[in-house]
Amino acid sequence: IRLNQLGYFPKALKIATIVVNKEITTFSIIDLKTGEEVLNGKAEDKKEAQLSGETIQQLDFSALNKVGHYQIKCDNEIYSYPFKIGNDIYDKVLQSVAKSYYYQRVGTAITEEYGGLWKRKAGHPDHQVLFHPSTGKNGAIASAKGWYDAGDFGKYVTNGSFAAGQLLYTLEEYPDLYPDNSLNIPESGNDINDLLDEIKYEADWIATMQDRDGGVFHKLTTKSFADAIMPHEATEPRFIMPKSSVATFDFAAFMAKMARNYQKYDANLAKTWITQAQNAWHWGVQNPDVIFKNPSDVVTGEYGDDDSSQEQFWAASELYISTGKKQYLDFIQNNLPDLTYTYGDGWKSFMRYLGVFTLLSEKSDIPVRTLKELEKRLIVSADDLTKRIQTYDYQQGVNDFQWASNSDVQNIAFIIANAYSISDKQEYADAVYSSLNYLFGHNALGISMVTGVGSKSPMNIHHRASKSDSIKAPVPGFVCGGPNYGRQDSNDVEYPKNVSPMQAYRDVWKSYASNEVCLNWNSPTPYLLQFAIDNNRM
Ligand code: G3I
Ligand code: 9MR
Repeated sequence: IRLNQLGYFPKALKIATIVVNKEITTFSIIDLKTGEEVLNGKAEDKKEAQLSGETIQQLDFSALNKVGHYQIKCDNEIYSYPFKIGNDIYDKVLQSVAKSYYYQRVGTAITEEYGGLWKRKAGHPDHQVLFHPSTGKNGAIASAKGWYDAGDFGKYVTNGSFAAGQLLYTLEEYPDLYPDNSLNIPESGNDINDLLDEIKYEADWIATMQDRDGGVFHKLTTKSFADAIMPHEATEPRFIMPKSSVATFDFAAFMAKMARNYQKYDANLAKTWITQAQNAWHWGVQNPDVIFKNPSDVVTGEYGDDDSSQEQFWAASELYISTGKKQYLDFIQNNLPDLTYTYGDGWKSFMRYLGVFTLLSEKSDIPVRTLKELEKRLIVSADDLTKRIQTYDYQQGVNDFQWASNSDVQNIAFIIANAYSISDKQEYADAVYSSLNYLFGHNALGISMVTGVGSKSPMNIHHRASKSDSIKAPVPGFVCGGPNYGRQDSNDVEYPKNVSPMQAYRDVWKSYASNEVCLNWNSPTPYLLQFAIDNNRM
């Protein structure tokens, strides 16, 4: 029986799913404190679930709305994981998904005081990083700090800016989330929001990646991926790789957003950042088609993207809100983006939504006609996605499981949650909740997709520190990539024959295509959790 292993809010829709050979008719719910049956329900008719490749029946127990601990029982013998009904179901995970960024810090030791069990030595000081010959430059620059992108040790401007930008948007919408002292990080106690402090650790690195002419270097990595070793053991030389248009516009967007949010803590720094952002914009406009390709001696993540228009829209939006300059508004009005969601959006093109959400939320000095048009497009997209969620097997937004389908599931919910602030339809809210139910166990794998959270969750993520630190439990708070029907790792990983799309996942270290973790797979999560909490607490 699959269900949200973290539980349900008292008033929310509650659906569990049972995989059956023989159809069942009824189910009951046991109160674990008293041992009594508190609800008897009728199972829905069985259906062939295409994406999970199973015969399933759904169990609706929404009528149960009393706080407590329960278990579902079917046929007198099949039991679910124990689960909770309560208002605090997401409190712990809300902390741990944000804390995961601390564990990804480059160039600093993770101490026991802040990192507990997962303390480790500092790796990759990056004080002197050589230019790769393909940049046409000699020498080295200092490019310290930042977060490791994922299970690897690379630092990529595209994905780093995007993930940090999505977190920053979350703080703009929910400024009371993660106040000072909430995350137990080294900066706790400095009177600044803890997540903002964490994001600044990434911003300090990203700011170093700009060339004198305004263009931004695409990434900082070794030539190939390291083995499964700890950060401090990975000492192969790292290089600054060539510039790209997408990195430059992502940089412009993020630094402009960061400048605005950091202004009240350090006005001088904010001024430097906003100048950097504008210089980046200027370079990007002159050089919109500089595409990054790995040089022939480099095989680390490419984050290849030959279309910089989405990044440019995001940059224009943030620059306009931060500076009020007309040139950015002109660009916005002449380039309103299509908001139809395509699977695999994310680091490549989801940033256009961040631009739109920021404009819709800040509103200042944007012509009403433009705002209305953006709202209209957002609603069309959200309606379509909500319908999909209502249709697909486990009420998740995805039917095409690509690399990091968990990122798609969440970004779809992110769109719908934003549409809810324009039109507060209950079906939007329900679609967000059911996406979270999927993430925490209501799926064809029967696992919670977040490390350290739920009754059963990934133990062998493709994360070099988790693999090599000799601690059994993985570093907590990471969303894994999830089912990926592309199975690009099938040379290293055995998948069952005829595996279904939603089951194309293996909890083994080697499965970099389904079981890695990554900055941008955790960045939608805080927003979604807070949305669910806000709209459910009584
Ligand atoms: O766009 C096609 C789609 O048309 C097709 O139907 C589908 C079939 O599987 O593939 C789609 O493209 C995939 C693309 O992701 C978008 O989902 C590619 O096959 C797949 O190889 C590609 O994977 C990327 C992966 O790097 C390999 O390059 C991921 O998006 C990207 O998130 C991931 O990023 C890595 C960094 O390079 C290095 N650091 C870790 C990070 C996470 O794994
Ligand atoms: O380990 C790498 C992982 O961190 C990257 O995200 C992934 C993206 O391409 O690649 C992994 O490295 C694999 C490589 O691409 C292909 N050969 C096997 C490598 C993992 O053992």
